[in-house]
Order: sequence, then structure tokens, then C-alpha cells
Amino acid sequence: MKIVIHIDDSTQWQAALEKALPQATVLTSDAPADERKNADYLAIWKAPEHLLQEQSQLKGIINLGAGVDYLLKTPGLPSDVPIVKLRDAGMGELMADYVLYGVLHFYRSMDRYASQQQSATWKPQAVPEKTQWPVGILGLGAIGSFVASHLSQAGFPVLGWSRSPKEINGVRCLHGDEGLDELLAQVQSVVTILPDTAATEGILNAERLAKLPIGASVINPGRGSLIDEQALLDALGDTKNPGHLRGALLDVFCEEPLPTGHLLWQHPNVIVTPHMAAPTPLNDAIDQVISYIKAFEAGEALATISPEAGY
Ligand code: OXD
Repeated sequence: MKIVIHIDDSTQWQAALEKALPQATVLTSDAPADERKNADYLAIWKAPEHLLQEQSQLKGIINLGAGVDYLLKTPGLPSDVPIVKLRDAGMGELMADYVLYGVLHFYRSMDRYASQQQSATWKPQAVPEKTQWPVGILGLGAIGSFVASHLSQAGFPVLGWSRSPKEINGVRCLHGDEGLDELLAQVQSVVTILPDTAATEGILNAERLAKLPIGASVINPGRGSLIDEQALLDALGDTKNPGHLRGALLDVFCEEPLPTGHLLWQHPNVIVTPHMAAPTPLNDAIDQVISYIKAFEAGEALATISPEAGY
């Protein structure tokens, strides 16, 4: 069996897979082209087109991340090879930490203290009851559900939204367009963890951002395409003309890296992080990759990606 890996730290993944599957030939995408050919499995994240195009006998593709948007847009992706993706695999916990940090940042007024510090202003801000700080999570897949439960356990009232109905203990789950409007009207912080698909592009547009309460904040560790960036800037306003939103913590952008001159870099109420909310953790992910390969080899049914749905 031949497995070819492409991800930033491919050699660590190669060593871990070789150890777990001693009978397999495990190569990184740096191997010579004639050795890379005829792979049975590709385990990849943001792989170059040629790696997909040069294969002819793939049994499966394993996406080494939660989002398949990049993979599905890669020219040369074969249409007849099943694709699986990492589901949670330790990313839920990383994402939950990132989101909890963002919620606490606004809830405990860290944004206000940062600005007060500019003028050496000593002024404690009121701490509302957590019950008065509902948080909305858009997207209740494996990671979104984990984040929603984590925030609920941290004491925040949590509203979750997905296209189709879901049930999560401790989370008020809403769905459909009406459910989305209902959620937006109530939350102090809205968190976007949806996949990047035609149906989710610009889901937080000007009209929907306007539905958020005055002083609400936006946290986006999902995909840049989910938010209309100009509409977000308009809703944040500036020091002369403050908008109705208080601030944003953004990890993902329509263009990455975020271009140097982009207004989001300069906005005083925006924190920019470089797509680092939930880097794929090696150990948890390796266990999942191995179980996928074993299931493929055993001919077991797997939850594969639907290229039409985009997730
Ligand atoms: C992912 C990501 O989709 O890190 O896993 O963006």
C-alpha cells in the first residue's frame, strides 16, 4: 500500500504513519515524481494540483483538515475517488479555546481596557451576569457542536444554528432562515464555524449584521467567505462614526494572508489572527487517518464528502 502525504510538517506525519502502518510505503510529496505515482491514498492539506493529477489508482483521499473548500476547488481532483476529512480530531478543543478567549475578551471588557491603557485610565468596567451574555454559534458540525457545548459548560447561554435541525445538550438549537434571524437578534457574540460553500458565502451580510444587538461582537474562526468584510467594516464604523457593532476577532479572511493595506488590519476594534485557531493536532489526527485507511482497506462504509454540498 502506498500513501503520499502533503501538509506543512509532512515528515512528522510520515514518521507517525510509518510507525502505525509498517507494511505501507509512506512518502511525502517531496519524493521524486515517479515514486509518488500510483499511490493508494493521498493524505493532504492544500496540496498542489500536480499531486492529484499524476495519480491513477487512488482508493481514497484524506483531507488533513476540517474544511474541504480548498480541496474541492483544486483542479485535477478526481470525481470518482471517495474523500474523507478529519472530523474534530482534536481541533474542536483548540477551536473552543480560541472562541472562549474571544467571548471573554468582550465579556470581560479587555477591548476597553486596551483602549483605556492608551490614556492611563484606571476605570473598572461592569461585569454583567453570564446569563445576560448569550453567544450564537453558526454551524453545528463536529467542531461547532464541540464549541457550543464548551461555551455552555463555561456558563454562557448558547444558541446554535444549522441549516437542518440538530439537538445538543445545553444548547438552544435553531435552524432555517427564521432561526438565523432569531439567533442574531439575541446574541452578544456571534461565532461563525460554517463550511465555505455556495450556500454559506456572505451569510453574515449587511442585512444580517444589522440584526445583531447594538454592542454585539463577531468572532470568525471558520472561513473568510462567511462574512461580507466591507459590511463588517461598515457595521463597526470608526472613531468618528461608531457603528452598531463593538468589535471582532477574526482568524480567517476572504484573501489570506490578509493583504498588508487591508482596513481590517488597522481597525482599532478588530483583532486579526493568522488562520491559527485550530491547527490540525498530529496525534489525534493520525489515529483518525489510520482508522480511515483501515476502513477503506476493509471495504467499510465511511462518511464521505459530498462535493455538491461542499462538506
Ligand atoms: C481546517 C482549517 O479546515 O484549519 O481544518 O482551516
